[in-house]
Amino acid sequence: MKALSYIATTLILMGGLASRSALAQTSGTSSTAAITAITLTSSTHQFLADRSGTVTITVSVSYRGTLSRLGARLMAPESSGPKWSFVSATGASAKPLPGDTSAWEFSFTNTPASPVTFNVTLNYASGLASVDDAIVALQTFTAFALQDTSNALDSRGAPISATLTLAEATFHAADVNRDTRIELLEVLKVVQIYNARNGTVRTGAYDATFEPAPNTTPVVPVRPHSADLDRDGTISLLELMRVMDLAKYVAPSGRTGEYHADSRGVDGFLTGP
Ligand SMILES: [Ca+2]
Ligand SMILES: [Ca+2]
Repeated sequence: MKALSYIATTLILMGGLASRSALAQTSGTSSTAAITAITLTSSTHQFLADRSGTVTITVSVSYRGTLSRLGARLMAPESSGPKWSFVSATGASAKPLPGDTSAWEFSFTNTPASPVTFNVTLNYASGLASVDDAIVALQTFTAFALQDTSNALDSRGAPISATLTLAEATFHAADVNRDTRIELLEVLKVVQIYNARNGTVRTGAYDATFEPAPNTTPVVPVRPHSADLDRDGTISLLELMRVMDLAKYVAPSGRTGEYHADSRGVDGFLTGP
């Protein structure tokens, strides 16, 4: 498996312009200020391995007490391969420049009321994972909330963190152009495999590139075709019908053949977007 560019993005939220010692000298409201939770959600749970794309991560931080200022820092480790780069952010009064690939910093001059929620849009370059990987690649983001700029992650010493993992998008082998839709031509390609013959006998045999393999004894490729449910190196009538079912999805605008990865499907996919 090709080396993956794991991106560990660290988000550090700092509370208060006051130093820790200043906080320690005060009592009452400010001494009880603490970040209580951080959550990460994203616009998509998948990234594409063979092309670039954009993901928006929503960061939400809850705190109690009074925080005069919030700062945020995102770290992306150096990668010899494709990188994530900053596109834009909402809510922060100071933010990185578009295209920055590391040390992304944000600040809020007036701390909004808890929870503080802001969006960070990131772009990734093509090739985060090889499209030939047999194993689904992952990109994991980690966020740490920080109340104090120089000391404990939390006034009580326990780091408050969250992770967000994106998985490499998986496509049905029938979806040759990888647009998450199974078009008529793509169904016909599976029909073509189904019709492969060895002499007078229909075998439905295919090769490792998912081309029909006529006049051969079926061989099961290392990565069988998604339609080959019993993984015997051939496409049976039932298996062909499953592809046709996936291709039947109808949106309000008409038939689209949209599908998505879902482990509950017999082939790991279900119809619809
Ligand atoms: Ca397609
Ligand atoms: Ca089969």
